[in-house]
Amino acid sequence: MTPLSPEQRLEWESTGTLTLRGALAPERVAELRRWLEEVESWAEAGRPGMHHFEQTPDGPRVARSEDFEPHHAGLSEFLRHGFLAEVLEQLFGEPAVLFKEKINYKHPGGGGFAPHQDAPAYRFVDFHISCMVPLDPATVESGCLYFAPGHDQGTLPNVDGRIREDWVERADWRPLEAAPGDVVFFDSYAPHRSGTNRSDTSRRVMYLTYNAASLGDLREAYYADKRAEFEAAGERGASGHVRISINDDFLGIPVENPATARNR
Ligand SMILES: O=C(O)CCC(=O)C(=O)O
Repeated sequence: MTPLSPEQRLEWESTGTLTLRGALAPERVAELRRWLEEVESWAEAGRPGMHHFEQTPDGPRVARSEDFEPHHAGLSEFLRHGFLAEVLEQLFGEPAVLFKEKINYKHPGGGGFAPHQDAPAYRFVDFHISCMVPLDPATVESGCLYFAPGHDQGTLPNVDGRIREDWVERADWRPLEAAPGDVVFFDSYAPHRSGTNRSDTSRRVMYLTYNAASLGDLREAYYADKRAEFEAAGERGASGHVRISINDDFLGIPVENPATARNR
């Protein structure tokens, strides 16, 4: 891995995001896509991982899988070693440790995300870096991320994690389209949002989140806390949408019977 260039460092420091185009070889992307499909096939009762469902025009579909890393040796290696670890070490200025991992499938008609920062949802440590690894084209039509300046403003005014409307309206939102092979790093204060998938193909993306190793390995604590909160509060947020995050920011429509979706 060559060191990040001064231009890349400036991009990171000024925007809280860093886009590396064509960072993963096509063979790597094909392998990751196969592994993602294995994880998606676990979205039924009794299989590993934590899976969340939403109602789409084609019926109930899995919206997100997470907490799968301990059950998949190939993904575990990709998440913890090699290219991602090398870039993250440069961004943190020290080795990184995995905090959480998720796949957002955004199947056709799948919901977008209200404007938010990740920091309020990621308890236990104040600063994280996430890597977005698209395995399908993420376009404006398929529901790519939009970012706005503001990563240097700390936690923005929000309601249950959704950034307040007056801030959202004034912000300069720009789409960040990305192709399979690209990797986008962003810090947990970078304001972002995304739209519904209006295309007729899925927009599957992995989001891999890390903290600085010197702050500890908090992954198990994070998932124990999230599972306990979801068991107590259920899968519907106060907004009326499906709740898949500690933030109530997902805009997906709840399925009528999550147990049926899980046991399909
Ligand atoms: O996948 C998306 O469209 C947005 C994801 C996101 O912002 C999140 O999961 O917090």
